[in-house]
Amino acid sequence: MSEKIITTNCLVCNDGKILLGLHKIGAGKGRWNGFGGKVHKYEFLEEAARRELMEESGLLAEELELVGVMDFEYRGKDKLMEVNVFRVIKYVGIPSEGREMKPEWFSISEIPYKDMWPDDEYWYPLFLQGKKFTGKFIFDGYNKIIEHSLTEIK
Ligand code: 8OG
Repeated sequence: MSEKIITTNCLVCNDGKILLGLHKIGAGKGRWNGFGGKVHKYEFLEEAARRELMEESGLLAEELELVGVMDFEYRGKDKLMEVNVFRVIKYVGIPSEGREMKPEWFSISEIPYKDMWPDDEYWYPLFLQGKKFTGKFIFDGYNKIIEHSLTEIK
């Protein structure tokens, strides 16, 4: 099995809306997601989260909180990944489209789950309720979840 890839994912909420970005390139192309990517060698998690948020949305995070840690296994793809979900508590700037992502605000009731990673539907409700959580998702390929666990951290 290959080495686990460590990633970050930043979610920004404001005024009953959530900011998502449409991936224009890469594995998530055509999917809406929070902002993030791989943590570089010798980089702190939070530093990576801030860097990716700026690169992909143009927003500067002033306050972040790590709220979720999830492991992903993609069977048949020989890929292991950890996604660290950050809630962006304070930020400055206006979202702008970059090379990788096209940002857009969505009402919480209109989150486009069918055009997102299939696991998001499981853990977004915990995130949206302000909860902290850990989880594990086992995929068959990149589109089908065959096993999952999700635990709220009290
Ligand atoms: O560098 P790259 O664009 O490959 O980084 C991947 C980004 O996508 C990173 O923020 C982690 C995130 N991501 C996955 N899988 C999943 C998933 O199943 N759900 C969500 N919400 N994000 C994911 O790679």
